[in-house]
Amino acid sequence: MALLQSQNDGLVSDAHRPAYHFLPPKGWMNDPNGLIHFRGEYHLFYQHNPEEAVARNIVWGHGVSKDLVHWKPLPVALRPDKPYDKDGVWTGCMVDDNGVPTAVYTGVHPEVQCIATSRDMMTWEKAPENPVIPAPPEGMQVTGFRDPYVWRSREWWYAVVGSGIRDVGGAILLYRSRDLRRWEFLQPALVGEKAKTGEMWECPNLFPLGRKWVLWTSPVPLGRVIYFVGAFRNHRFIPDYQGEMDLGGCFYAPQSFRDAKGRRILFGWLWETRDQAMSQHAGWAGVQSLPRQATLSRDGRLLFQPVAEVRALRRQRVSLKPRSLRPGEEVAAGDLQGDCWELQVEMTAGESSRCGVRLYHTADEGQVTSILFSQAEGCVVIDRTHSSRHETVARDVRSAPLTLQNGEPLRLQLFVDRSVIEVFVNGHTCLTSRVYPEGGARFAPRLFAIDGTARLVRAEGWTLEGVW
Ligand code: DQQ
Repeated sequence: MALLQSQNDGLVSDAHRPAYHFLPPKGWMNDPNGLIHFRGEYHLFYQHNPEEAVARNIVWGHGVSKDLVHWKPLPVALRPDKPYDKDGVWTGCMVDDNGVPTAVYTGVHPEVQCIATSRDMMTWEKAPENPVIPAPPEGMQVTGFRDPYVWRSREWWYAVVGSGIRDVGGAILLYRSRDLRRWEFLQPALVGEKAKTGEMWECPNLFPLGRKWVLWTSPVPLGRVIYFVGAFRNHRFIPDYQGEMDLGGCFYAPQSFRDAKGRRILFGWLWETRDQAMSQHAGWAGVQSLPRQATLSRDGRLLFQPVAEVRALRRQRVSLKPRSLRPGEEVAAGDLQGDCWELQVEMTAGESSRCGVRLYHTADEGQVTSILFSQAEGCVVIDRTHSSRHETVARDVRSAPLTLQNGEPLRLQLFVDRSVIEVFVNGHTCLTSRVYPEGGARFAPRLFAIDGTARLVRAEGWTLEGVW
């Protein structure tokens, strides 16, 4: 990673900067863009300001990897240098057009859809036909028109564009084309209700998964991601299940792709929850989630798990034998501690009202973050009201509904990467958060139960190796 180190020069040493999640050498990052598995390599493009940790002057940053875990930074791919994208090269996707990598993105002028092609994934040429979709459908009063997501089905390319119909709600506009250059508007594939699911649907993804279709979007102003599972028929999406992709409060604008192994893999932007001055001082802002694999459960909802490749980061292992957790007791997970680790815990709540894991700052136990299952309230919670002594970082409690059936244990898989805490719950619920304790971000986990005895079925953890 020599290239990375030299590009890192000038970054203030920052104990909150993640060490195994993807992030650029420096500067600002938001949405993942252009994800593709192409000729044996994974490419991740992203919304990026290489100059400073602020969301302006956005370009497409670029990284490449053979295993989704170790990344090499590559030069900026797209810059705002044409009349139709001079105010922004915003979010888009990447398709393989018969061997030609083709980016489909939003140019801001004010919002139009454009394409750029490459022979070598390094230099990019914007098409003379740009903008290929020069305006929203005629007569439609839209609240936005951006973030094209494209796939191929037999002789057609299809695109969904994120939008909204004024005073009605978020909308997904469906187009088709034979050549990625001339597009025909078909109809809205789905329209939401403004009061329930927001006024504008950013970053839609629409794809088949198993016997169903999945549609997800990041609605403005909700600031979180909703997904639908259903059918896609006659150019319409018919939902039969609606869910949440991550209720931790800082996961947004995910994008997915299908890799050569047939896996549906996604990354999502984890935004900062410290104030802008702290990020600017640090010289960076924004990190990508772990690569997550999405699959379909038997009852038609989405399951999420980190891709298997992440296991390659595991180093020292700890484990605990089954035991009871008495109320008020706290049990350390062996000597697992530090700033980069993974912990898997399986427990049954038993007589306890709440049980889970507390992450204590190793030098100052007054800074503690809790992840717990509340049997009484039927939810899983991440509580960062005491995570930091800094005045200018967010402190809140986030929760996701969780009902455990017939003795089904609580299964937590926790990833700590300095300021990132990514939590997978029972394979279907995610709570990702950011914490910025004073004095760095080193934690030791302890298991606990409140009001009654819970049972620890299994705990296994590993320190994880940083890649940056
Ligand atoms: N971010 C991009 C937009 C998208 C938004 C601009 C979502 O294309 O709608 O950076 O975070």
